[in-house]
Amino acid sequence: MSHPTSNVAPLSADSPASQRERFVSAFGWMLLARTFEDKIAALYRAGKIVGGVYLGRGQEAFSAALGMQLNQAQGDIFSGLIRDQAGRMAFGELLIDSARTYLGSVEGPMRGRDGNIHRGRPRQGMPAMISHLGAMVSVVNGMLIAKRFRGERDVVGGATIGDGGTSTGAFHEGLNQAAIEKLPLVIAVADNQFAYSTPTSQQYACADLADRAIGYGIRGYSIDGTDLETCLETFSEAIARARSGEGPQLVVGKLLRLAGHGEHDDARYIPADMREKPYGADCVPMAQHRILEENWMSEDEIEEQVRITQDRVEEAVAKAQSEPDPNPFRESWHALATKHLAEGTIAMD
Ligand SMILES: Cc1ncc(C[n+]2csc(CCOP(=O)(O)OP(=O)(O)O)c2C)c(N)n1
Repeated sequence: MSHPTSNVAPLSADSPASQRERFVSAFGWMLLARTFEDKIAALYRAGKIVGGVYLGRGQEAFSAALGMQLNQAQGDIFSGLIRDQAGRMAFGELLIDSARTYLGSVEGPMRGRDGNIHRGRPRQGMPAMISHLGAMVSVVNGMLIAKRFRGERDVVGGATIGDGGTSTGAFHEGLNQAAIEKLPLVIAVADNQFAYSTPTSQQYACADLADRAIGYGIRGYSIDGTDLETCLETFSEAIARARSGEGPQLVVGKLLRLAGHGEHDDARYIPADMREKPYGADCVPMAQHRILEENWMSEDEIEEQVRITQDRVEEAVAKAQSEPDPNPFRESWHALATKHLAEGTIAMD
């Protein structure tokens, strides 16, 4: 049985045993993300989380496959957006950091100042997300260029974005810059068929977003983002190519957002039959089915893993709930200087 703990080194599947290990490990991250987000959604409905809750339901395979194959210890970067709970944790974000941020604990990485997903630990390769779509591409470019100036070799930056985000000027400018500079950047586009309620037919006119790679002079991949094995193989190749100096890699994963834009949105504009269409399936039960089919785990072992995962989530949420909120009379509420954020030396006054 696999139980995700921390991301130590990227797993490549060069033997059947390592293929199993990589797949089962990715499934563990997907399950943890799904379980945690189900809990967060329930707390939101109960009025215990303020602000928004945005889920990565349906995107876990695509997100985890990138996050877990980057190597935090080697200096890699993972820049996740709102649907990357799986990738963030697979890369190295602690479950308790997520729980503390959603629940406004002063112990969290954002000290209770941010309610959901703008959390980060830049020194650990996890820049805090900027909401403006496309903005994170040039942030990761900047981090990679800084590493280049410092002589840090063999690092890769992973950045995620949605189909809607690819329509922004910032995305174009960032990707163009990365291509010219031949930066080791892997851009993962989760083409989940909707941006809020805008379908992809009103988002782009090319046949496939991966076609845009040609225009930037970079390599593009178009894959089934619901199929975990395909995601693992593709990101393994893309990361290896970026690491070996081939420049940016654009990976487009076709999938369906299996939730509203946020939990305030019931997604009634998504036709029910889209789940039956290509890329509309739920990647979590699909991965579980494959594990059982291959005999990589038994039903009992999976049940046990589900139970352990639920316990882990309950424990993290209970801990975050028991911690204090920020104190407006004793703490500074001014914006944090980037320097302090980056160094982790935040003055409390
Ligand atoms: C530059 C910019 N324009 C508009 C928005 C408002 N906005 C937030 S999320 C979103 C939709 C994003 O869609 P997509 O990129 O496909 O990602 P998804 O939510 O489907 O994962 C929009 C328009 C924004 N954050 N930034």
